[in-house]
Amino acid sequence: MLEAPHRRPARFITFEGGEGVGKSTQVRRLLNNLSHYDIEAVRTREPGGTPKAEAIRAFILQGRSEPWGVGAEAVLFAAARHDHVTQLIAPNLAQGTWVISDRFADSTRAYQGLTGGVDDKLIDALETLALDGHTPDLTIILDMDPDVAFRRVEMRSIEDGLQATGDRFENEEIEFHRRLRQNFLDIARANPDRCVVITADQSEEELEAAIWSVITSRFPELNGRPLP
Ligand code: Z5A
Repeated sequence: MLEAPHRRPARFITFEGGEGVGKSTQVRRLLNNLSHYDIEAVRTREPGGTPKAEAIRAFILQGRSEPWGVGAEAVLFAAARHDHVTQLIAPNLAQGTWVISDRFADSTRAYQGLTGGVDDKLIDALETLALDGHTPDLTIILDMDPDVAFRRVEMRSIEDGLQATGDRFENEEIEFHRRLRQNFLDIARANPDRCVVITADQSEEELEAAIWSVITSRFPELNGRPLP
């Protein structure tokens, strides 16, 4: 009998952390570096990633679900995630394409659960439903002082010629963002096999190199490959 051709497993990597820590920038850089080694990968984000999930994203970030309460919002994030997993993440992984997501389920646990007060059991149940068994292989948590990260976001608004008005999460009190930072660190501590915390208060290039070092030591197919 002929053996099935050897296919390298596709990896599912998520980036998490507070606002302005550099997630989107590093997701883009990682995609670029993977392509250098002919690794096919898709870049996606949460909330969003599919047309239905993007519609839910717009609804939430415009503040339209806020009056419904944080519990209902956790359900909305999970509904968006379920569509994202079944329509984009699972099919890509099944055909051997890596998936790199800018935020994923840890954001619901950190924002709506640990910071917003939604019960752990509900967060667990929503996660089981939405992930459908697709737990990330690796989660990179970018960690830095939220005051510094906010200055980055403000700079971006100025550079884009926008007033620094922010979306509804960006407009939360700084104390909220300090708690959020601690909550991501607690999630990492509770999931040491999946999560790696990297200090984000360094240059884009230094951060890119630190992330590449984690990826190459974690996945044997990239072992010893230098940063392109
Ligand atoms: N949310 C939730 O509550 N529950 C959930 O389940 C999920 C999400 C999934 C989504 O917002 C919001 O939804 C989010 C949580 C909530 N809260 N907020 N706001 P989003 O996706 O629009 O925003 P974000 O995830 O917070 O991303 P961000 O603000 O765009 O930040 P970032 O992606 O981490 O950073 P960046 O865009 O790469 O960089 C920010 C700026 O800093 C930019 O000008 C860069 O050029 C600059 N930058 C980047 N890296 C560096 C370094 N190393 N040095 C200096 N400057 C840098």
